[in-house]
Amino acid sequence: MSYVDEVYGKVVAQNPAQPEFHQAVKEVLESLRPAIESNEGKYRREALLERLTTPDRLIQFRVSWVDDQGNIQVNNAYRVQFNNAIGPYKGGIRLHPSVNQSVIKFLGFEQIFKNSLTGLPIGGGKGGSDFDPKGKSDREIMAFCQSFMTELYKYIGADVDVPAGDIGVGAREIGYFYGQYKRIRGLYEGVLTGKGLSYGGSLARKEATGYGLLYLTEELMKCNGHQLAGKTVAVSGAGNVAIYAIQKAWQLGAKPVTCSDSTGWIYDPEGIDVALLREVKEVRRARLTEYAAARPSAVYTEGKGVWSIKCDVALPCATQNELLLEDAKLLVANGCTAVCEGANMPTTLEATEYLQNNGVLFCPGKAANAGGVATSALEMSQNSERLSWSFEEVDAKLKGIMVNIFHNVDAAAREYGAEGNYVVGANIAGFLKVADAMTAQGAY
Ligand code: NDP
Ligand code: 2IT
Repeated sequence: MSYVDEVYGKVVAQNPAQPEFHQAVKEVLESLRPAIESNEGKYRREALLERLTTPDRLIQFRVSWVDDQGNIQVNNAYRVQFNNAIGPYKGGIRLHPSVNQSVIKFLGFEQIFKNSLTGLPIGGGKGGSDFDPKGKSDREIMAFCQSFMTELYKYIGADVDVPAGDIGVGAREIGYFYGQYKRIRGLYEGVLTGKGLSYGGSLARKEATGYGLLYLTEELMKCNGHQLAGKTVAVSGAGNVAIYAIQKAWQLGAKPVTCSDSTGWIYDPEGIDVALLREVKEVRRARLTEYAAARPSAVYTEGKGVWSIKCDVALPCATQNELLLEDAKLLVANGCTAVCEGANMPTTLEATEYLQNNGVLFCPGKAANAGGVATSALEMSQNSERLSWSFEEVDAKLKGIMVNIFHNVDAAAREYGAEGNYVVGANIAGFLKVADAMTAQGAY
């Protein structure tokens, strides 16, 4: 049996009932075949794939916190420190009821390759909890965050593991995490990214994932003989990534016409009003029905449906497995040119294959959404030198990083005989640097 098949079998056997983790490993290992097969003996001797697919450690802990009625609530929380061959563990914290070991491990595994692709010295990690921030008061959010950090602080540090935001974690939560870390450790260090601008955050970090997604999409289209300007864009999600993807799409001359949240979706043929969307989501923390109520051109529909709208470019920016085979068929039938993932693993394996087989340019999240973590690494650099860079400086670096990622991914795909397959390109390009560092550092 080939080394790839053998290791995939072991991963499934050793991590039962973790479908998201299996899915992420399968996608990566399948694409690594050409890179592994040319060096199979060496990688086997080094147990490289076993080491790559087994986290350095997975910390699981209880978070108890007091709600506004005076009752104690209990949640499960996790931090996976997957691989630090090329730098300190780095990756966000997700607060959502769907969080479990499988979700955290798939995200941590993906993060290894994404962080490698940025070209910056950051390893792969991820954390989170099944805590649901929806409907909680500010005080309850603070109580949860303080309790979470009272355990997590033992395992993180500016040169050890640097968490950041993800679903359900934005500036407010990072502030509470940071305050509690500082209180316990007495250290003023860059232990988290996505911090507020008054205490060490980087300009353009908030915008970075969405902006980076559009910089990469523009380059991908240009290099394939298309242009982004003038195109209709369908976006899912209405959170941090989606909002700034929509904003940058407008700035680059495209027209974003959809967004969604977990209850419904908006089709706005006039184009999404970013100022209104920000007011509804960032300020009021409300549902998209409030967007529709304030915008005569917008149609709100309950449930899922963004991918049924005719578009040239589709940007899934909500969550994993939100773009299914039936959605891919609709996109193809409607003449979609490119799908770039703002979220992590939003497209199922079958949907990805269908898009690729039908000539749609497809860029996976580990390349397309790497602008967020790349700018987090720039925040770490600014914290280390105790300086802050201007918005323009960070944004220019971000754009350079995204363009560079696209070209590295494209080149790796060509080199391994899979021209235009950016899934293969991203996985191989991300893998080679990590594998080289692991080999150089010996058995561990
Ligand atoms: P936010 O919490 O800001 O927004 C998430 C959005 O997606 C919300 O509109 C939310 O709706 C919707 N959503 C979340 N879960 C579901 C679900 N199960 N079903 C339907 N809709 C859902 O998160 P982000 O924008 O930060 O993250 C979005 C995606 O991008 C995630 O996959 C994340 O891992 C990825 N990502 C984030 C980065 C970052 O810097 N923040 C960097 C790289 C990737 P509702 O509010 O109703 O739940
Ligand atoms: O998935 C991701 O890359 C993130 N949530 C951002 C991680 C980070 O450390 O900025």
